[in-house]
Amino acid sequence: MAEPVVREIAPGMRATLWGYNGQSPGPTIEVVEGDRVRIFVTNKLPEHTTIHWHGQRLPNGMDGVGGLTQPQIPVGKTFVYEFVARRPGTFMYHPHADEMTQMAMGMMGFWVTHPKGQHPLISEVQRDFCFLLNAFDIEPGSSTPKVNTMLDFNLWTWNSRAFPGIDSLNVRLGDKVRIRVGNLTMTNHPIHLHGHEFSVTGSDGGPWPLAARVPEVTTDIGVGQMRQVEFVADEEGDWAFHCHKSHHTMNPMGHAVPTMIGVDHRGLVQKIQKLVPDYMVMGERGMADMGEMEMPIPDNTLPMMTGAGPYGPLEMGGMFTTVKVRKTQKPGDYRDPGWFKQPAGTRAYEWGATLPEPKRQTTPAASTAPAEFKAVKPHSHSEH
Ligand SMILES: [Cu+2]
Repeated sequence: MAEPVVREIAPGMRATLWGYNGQSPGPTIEVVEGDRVRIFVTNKLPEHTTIHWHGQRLPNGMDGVGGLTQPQIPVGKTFVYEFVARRPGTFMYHPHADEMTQMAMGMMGFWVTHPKGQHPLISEVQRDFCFLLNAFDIEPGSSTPKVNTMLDFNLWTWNSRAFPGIDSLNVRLGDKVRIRVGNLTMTNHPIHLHGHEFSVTGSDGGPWPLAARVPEVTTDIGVGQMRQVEFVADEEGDWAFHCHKSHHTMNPMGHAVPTMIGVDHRGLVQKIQKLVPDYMVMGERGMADMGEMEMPIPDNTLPMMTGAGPYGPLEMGGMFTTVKVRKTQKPGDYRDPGWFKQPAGTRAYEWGATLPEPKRQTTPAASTAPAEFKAVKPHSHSEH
């Protein structure tokens, strides 16, 4: 059912989106290689739609490109897609009708075709996660995405959720873990895992040959691509897992805010506050104060840097979560184990004594001679 839906992006913010069966992204479709699949798509949107089955081998007329391979599905009508899931792997689905609007509104979903029996290039895993990268531009105080935005989105989300609204990925020490990530945003996302190396074991083109798998800690997922990564979770702890674009681990913020690092403007603030009592200045010591500040924000938006860890504010939002690896995680029980209790003597610690000065690189002194400028009155071309 293609229809309008409401999605909580994170506690404190709800978005008015379009999706499938009451959710954005739509339900993850899981089938087995060789299954014949029949999907009924009813259009409850205010405009026509289709569904494209990204990456699948199928008859041309089932590919879901409105106007090219089929007529659009009119408002209120139901169309049927039917094909055999020929190739095992990880795929996506999304409209191929007024795509800019419909994808900006959150219409997308995941599809996993499991191999029929053992497959030489698909390993068995204990934990198998999947999520879609998506992005929205929702003005603070409103709830409907601006569908014309091309790059300057303010909500960078996994499955239409932003940190701290994204669950941790809970695994047991020694588990083999697979994470499938599809990118349906309009920019690339270098997805980065702490504390482990993984290998990229496949894309929407299928499982990768063993010779193509190399150890990585970050994999860049391009627009319209899917990457699946695998690793053995053999280091206990709470390991950050996030997009490495630092603006993508932030919630809404003003890009027009000037950089004030190093500027002492305390006297000025008091003067302005006499006129505008709410006036605040951010960033004279960096932006970290934002993580602690309880700044008044409009209804229905998220603080820019949010989320709290065992040692204070995490200063993260957007495309961020943790992989929690625990020896004590019982088989079959993957509830959130809480924060990791680090063994004594294994955490970065404060040094109390004085240290010798470090050797510093020195910048050569600038020349003291003032630069010379000579202004020349421009001549008119007629004097040539
Ligand atoms: Cu990103």
